[in-house]
Amino acid sequence: MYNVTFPKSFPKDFLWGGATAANQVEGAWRIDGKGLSTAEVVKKADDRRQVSMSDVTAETLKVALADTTDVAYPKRRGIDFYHHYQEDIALFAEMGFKVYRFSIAWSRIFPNGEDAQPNAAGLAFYDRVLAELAKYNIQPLITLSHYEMPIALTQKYNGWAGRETITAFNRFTETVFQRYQGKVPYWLTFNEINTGTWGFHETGAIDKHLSEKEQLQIRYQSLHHQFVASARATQQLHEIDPQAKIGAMLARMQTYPGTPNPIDVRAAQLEDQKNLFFTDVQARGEYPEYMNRYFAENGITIKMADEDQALLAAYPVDFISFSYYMTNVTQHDQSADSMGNMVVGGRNPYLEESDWGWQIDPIGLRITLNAMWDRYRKPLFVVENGLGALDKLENGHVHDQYRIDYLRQHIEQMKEAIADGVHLMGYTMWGPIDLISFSTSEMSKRYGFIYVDQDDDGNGTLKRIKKDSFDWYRKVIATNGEDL
Ligand code: BGP
Repeated sequence: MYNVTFPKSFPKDFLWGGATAANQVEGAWRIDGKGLSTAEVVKKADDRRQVSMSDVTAETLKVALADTTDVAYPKRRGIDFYHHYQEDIALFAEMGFKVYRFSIAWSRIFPNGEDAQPNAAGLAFYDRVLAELAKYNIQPLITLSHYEMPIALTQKYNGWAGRETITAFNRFTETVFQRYQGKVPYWLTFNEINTGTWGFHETGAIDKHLSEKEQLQIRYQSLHHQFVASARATQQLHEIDPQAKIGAMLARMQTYPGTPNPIDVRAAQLEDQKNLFFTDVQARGEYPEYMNRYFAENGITIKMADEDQALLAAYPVDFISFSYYMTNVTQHDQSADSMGNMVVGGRNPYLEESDWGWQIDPIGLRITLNAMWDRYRKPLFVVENGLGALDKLENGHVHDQYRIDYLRQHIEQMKEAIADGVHLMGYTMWGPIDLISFSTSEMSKRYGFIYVDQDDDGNGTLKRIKKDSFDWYRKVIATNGEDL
């Protein structure tokens, strides 16, 4: 008899934890030989909802380089994790973290991107972080490139647009794989590779004279260089540390059709393909046909070296990770038919949204976990998910029931997906401790279980305070997701 059960519970070795990025927490940008990174020259937004991350031009870059304050450029001060890491990791351990996802700042190891020797003080800092995690049996999950690179590389090669950057990056990856060999079971190559390539932090200052098509050409060429660098990093890691696993990281945005009209369903499918294209290459080791067609129809030519395709095919990633914050709705755009595939986004009337207009969709997480497992048959890892909110500190407390509700609903859907048969390795919620927002470069968009006393202008004691959600998450981990 065919007898199967569908357990609705998390596997025993499920990796619960939290995720941060160097440029949003560390600070200490001028200490111990660190070079300036691209993330650190992005100015704070004037308006809370404004996105500051991609608006760097040659002129504003000059001003940023001359400015030595960390008030206008808040990622330079982060939350001073550089000096608080012991206290912060102790708090993560108190919640029972099994894993902590963080990134290594390339500019701490190679301050100018391609220095003759790595910076010893930079390597030593991550030695200390790893030793602290080991003390509590917290496994590290390290992102090699989280939205930043040494500024010198954008000035020399226009960041990833230059093929030279591959060599520089793989020198950095080889250095850290060797140094931390045997201590790091999980690595990720490029954070949100689909959005990363689209900003200054990876492809240099915006040249406003370029047409949209010329800009696209640069973006996709830069992306190709990242694909190659990612495959090489995978090869290096498997040779240096065969036990360790390496994954891709995508900002996953499931797209729903605006109506059941097949023309809209097709528009949504195309939009979804354009999102999954990135993991398609990294997991399957080749450019998918639908994208080759898109390039051909839009006059984009990817320059490849002879060995590139064989390298991509030989070194696909071991697992697939993604961030999950929202879903999209797409409809065929009747008015702009000239490009054939033009689509427009829209709001989903069935969903609520965060203070920043991000549409909250827990069921969408189950949908996408199923879709991605079907597509790749590789282990999945949710490495970011969370709620940015304007928390209020009242008499020493933050009552963030809204955050608990948000996280509970998403965790419930992961549980459903596991019962659907999805192989899910773990969950690192975004920003377990309040940090500087990537998109707005401000402090007031808070995600944490731990409040950090610092305002948008950098005033505050930096004191760490547990929010209500802190105890809730501790209970979730202690019961392996049974008590939500
Ligand atoms: C992801 C980034 C993170 C993080 C998160 C929240 O896109 O990988 O670095 O910042 O989004 O975004 P934000 O900080 O803009 O609220």
